[in-house]
Amino acid sequence: MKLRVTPPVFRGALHDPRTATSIGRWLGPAFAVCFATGLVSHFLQHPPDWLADTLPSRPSWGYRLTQGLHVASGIAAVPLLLAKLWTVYPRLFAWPPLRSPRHGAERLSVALLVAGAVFEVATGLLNTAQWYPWPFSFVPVHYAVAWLVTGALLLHLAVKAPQIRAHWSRRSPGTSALPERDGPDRRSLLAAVGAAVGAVTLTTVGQSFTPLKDLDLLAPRRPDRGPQGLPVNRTAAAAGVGRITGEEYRLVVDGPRPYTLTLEELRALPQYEVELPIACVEGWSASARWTGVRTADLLDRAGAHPHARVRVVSLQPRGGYRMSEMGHTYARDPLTLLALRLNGEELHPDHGYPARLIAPGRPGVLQTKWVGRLEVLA
Ligand SMILES: Nc1nc2c(c(=O)[nH]1)N[C@H]1C(S)=C(S)[C@@H](COP(=O)(O)O)O[C@H]1N2
Ligand SMILES: [Mo]
Repeated sequence: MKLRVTPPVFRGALHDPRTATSIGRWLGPAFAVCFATGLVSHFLQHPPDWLADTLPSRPSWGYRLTQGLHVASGIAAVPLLLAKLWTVYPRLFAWPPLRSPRHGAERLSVALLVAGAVFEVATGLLNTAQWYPWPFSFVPVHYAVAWLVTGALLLHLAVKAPQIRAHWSRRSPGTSALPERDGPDRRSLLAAVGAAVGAVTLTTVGQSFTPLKDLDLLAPRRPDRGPQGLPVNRTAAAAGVGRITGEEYRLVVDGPRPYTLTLEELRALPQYEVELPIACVEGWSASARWTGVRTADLLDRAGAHPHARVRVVSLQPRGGYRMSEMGHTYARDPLTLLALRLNGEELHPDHGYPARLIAPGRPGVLQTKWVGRLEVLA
């Protein structure tokens, strides 16, 4: 018996390069914003040695903006990517599957692009929900695959340049002035995709763009819900931090002239009030009023060099976020505090009682809570 394979036939007129180009015009920029803001986030969190002393601490809302854009463009990419894949999926059934080595290479690069893009959007989305149903570490893998997707995307744009050029403008060269038969259908499809992008954006962007917080129905967090009006990413219990009493607490500042302070002594130092956001890498951010001691004052008292880096160590016994480092641009910024109060009250245990770091322009994960030690690094 002879095996006969009959590939499906697609008659839908919208599975064409013109629709693919129209959606690509939006998907491409969404990915570009996602990649650029992702790089910012990566370099702020893991600065290479040559960058660590020059990263700017201002504008204080900088990371809030870039990470808000990162998550918003990633969420907007979901309907765009689905629409794009719907447009081109008939090509999966192209027959014969391999026409030439060149054709094979092109299909392979598209397969990588699709797999990588779906992977990035899916893992990013699950990360905003703090759900990690995979065995690998999210940050390095999400970062590495971002490079792969960007490379595959540039290659894809180069390979498809002729089609993109032909279909970029309203009037494609081949069809001259004749009205396009599928024009109305295509416009309906694109309007629906646009509406979907608008809907997912409007119902999530309030997690970082506070004026729209009342529309924030789909994002996992509301920026104004939590103890003292601020969300909590990891509670004291989840971090394994036991009850810290004010009497027992000590802050150790380790430098050329090391010293230790009690909470009473910390409160007796000059206090400053700043308005600064917590901007979590997972996409939510919220501004709050913090009161505490300037880290610059604490470091001066320890005889630290003005350009010294500082390690901030938590009383949290273990976990990746129990420690953070900062260069002098942050450590010496007058807005950077070892905060003792939040929105006029003593810090809630989940916000880092009795003392937490708050610095301008830094990812939330570096705003260390339950600080017990500042170490001046050589
Ligand atoms: N010691 C310690 N500090 C920490 C964390 C942590 O897990 N442990 N989480 C960080 C993260 S991811 C964020 S977004 C902020 C959240 O601060 P908040 O809970 O006060 O809003 O705290 C940061 N500081
Ligand atoms: Mo975070």
